[in-house]
Amino acid sequence: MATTQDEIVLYHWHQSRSTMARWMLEEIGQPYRVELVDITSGQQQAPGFLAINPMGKVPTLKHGATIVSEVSAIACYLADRFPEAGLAPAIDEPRRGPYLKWLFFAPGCIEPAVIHKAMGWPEARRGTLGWGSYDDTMKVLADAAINAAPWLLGEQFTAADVVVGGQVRWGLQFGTIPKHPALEAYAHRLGERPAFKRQMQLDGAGG
Ligand SMILES: N[C@@H](CCC(=O)N[C@@H](CS)C(=O)NCC(=O)O)C(=O)O
Repeated sequence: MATTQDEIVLYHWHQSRSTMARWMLEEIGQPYRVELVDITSGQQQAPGFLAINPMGKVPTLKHGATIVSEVSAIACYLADRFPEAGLAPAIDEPRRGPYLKWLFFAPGCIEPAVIHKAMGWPEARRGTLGWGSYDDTMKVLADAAINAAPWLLGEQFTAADVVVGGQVRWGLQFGTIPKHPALEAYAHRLGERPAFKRQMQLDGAGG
């Protein structure tokens, strides 16, 4: 697992949330190297990997001396670190607010709402759930897709589309997000992006 200075390394498994990190890297357009971590055979628990990410999870990104894990954090890091790719509103732009909201909404609301529902766990009082309720979260998501023109923040495709869009595509595919014409149209637009197609091709070939 030796890395050279400033090299970008993605610790990755091709059938996992890590595909969103790879999609983001393809959008950024910088050279990167993939280190496969076979999470089906327990490689995520190897001491060498746990030293990088004690959660034993992919994706994990190493860029020079920087290590960052969690899909949304990786997307945010890459968009800020490589601003020339134009995947984030500037820090002083008003759209930075909704941009950050969506980056956190994906892991903070969409993902737990979907998993809670898919596991059939009992409903809890909405005030105790960070995502309120599955139905509210799905409504906010569908409204966002209705208003996407064509992306969450308007004309500019951003890292927020990678993390929210990744959840939407996955949820529609596995039936954990209800079908809605606007969500399906948004998912289709995402699927037409060249970077997304490259990620699909690379990961379809096994990494
Ligand atoms: N909250 C993490 C979740 C990452 C995650 O759960 N990755 C799964 C694959 S989809 C994993 O590495 N599983 C291996 C394990 O938990 O042993 C993120 O957003 O990156």
